[in-house]
Amino acid sequence: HGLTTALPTALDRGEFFIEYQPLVHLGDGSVRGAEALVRWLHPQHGILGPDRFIPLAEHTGLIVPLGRWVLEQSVRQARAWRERYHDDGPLRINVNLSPCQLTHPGLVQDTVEILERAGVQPDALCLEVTESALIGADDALLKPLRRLAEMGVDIALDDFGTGYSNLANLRRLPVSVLKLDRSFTQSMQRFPADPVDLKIVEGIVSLAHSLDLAVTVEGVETGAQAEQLRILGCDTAQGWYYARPGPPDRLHELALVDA
Ligand code: G
Ligand code: G
Ligand code: MN
Ligand code: NA
Repeated sequence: HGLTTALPTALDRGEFFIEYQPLVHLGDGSVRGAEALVRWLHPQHGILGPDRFIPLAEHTGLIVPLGRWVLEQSVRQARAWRERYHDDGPLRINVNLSPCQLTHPGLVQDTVEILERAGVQPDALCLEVTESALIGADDALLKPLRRLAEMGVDIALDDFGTGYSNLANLRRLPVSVLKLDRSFTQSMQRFPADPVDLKIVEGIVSLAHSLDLAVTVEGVETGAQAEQLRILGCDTAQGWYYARPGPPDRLHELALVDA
């Protein structure tokens, strides 16, 4: 309840900040972009993770201005990275969208304006939506995502494989990336990995690729997991093995190492 009263003004007080976690190409280990992860520097409680305040922000409606702020900061950061690495092509930015933002009528317009203000091309942006947010989604919910996808924004299905995935439903969704849930990665830690899990990941990757979707894996903590997932055909990885979420300058250092 202390958080409930402080949250509505935290944005104006400048108490939110963003950490970035690199997304790495499994084939060659190069940094391709980063996921933006919001944090709240609370004056009494210190740094709070999104699990502590995103549900509250969704409940109070603050998620709309907060989400817009995260998007604007992240896109401007992507622009700064791009200027620094123009020779290596743009670093892309992944931003999480809450279901409430999907139903907000300003989503497409806000996104277009934020990209234009920052001078960033739509294809440098990937919006992550959880699989559960799109289960049973009707056309009204999918329309803004379709518009964004037509503009060139990538849409990723986050935490994929945890919900009741109707795989046939995938075709209907304007999605270009599957982010495989961390639980699959954890299963690759054991060696040899559970043969059933290996088959499941193999099947998801094969289905994804046949539908022209890229596969990103989350929660990679060891080199053995990375190697296993690379062999299974996953495209991109994210996790502590590469880097924890951190300040934007850390991405500069990581990208410079392989440059
Ligand atoms: O590292 P971490 O604890 O930061 O992230 C926990 C969860 O919070 C993740 O599932 C992520 O999707 C979510 N999250 C992080 N940043 C944002 C954000 O800006 N908006 C929304 N809606 N969710 C976020
Ligand atoms: O959007 P999403 O839920 O996927 O956000 C990623 C979450 O996973 C964040 O909370 C982030 O801090 C966490 N995370 C990122 N990398 C790792 C990892 O390698 N291991 C574990 N256990 N968690 C991770
Ligand atoms: Mn995510
Ligand atoms: Na996830």
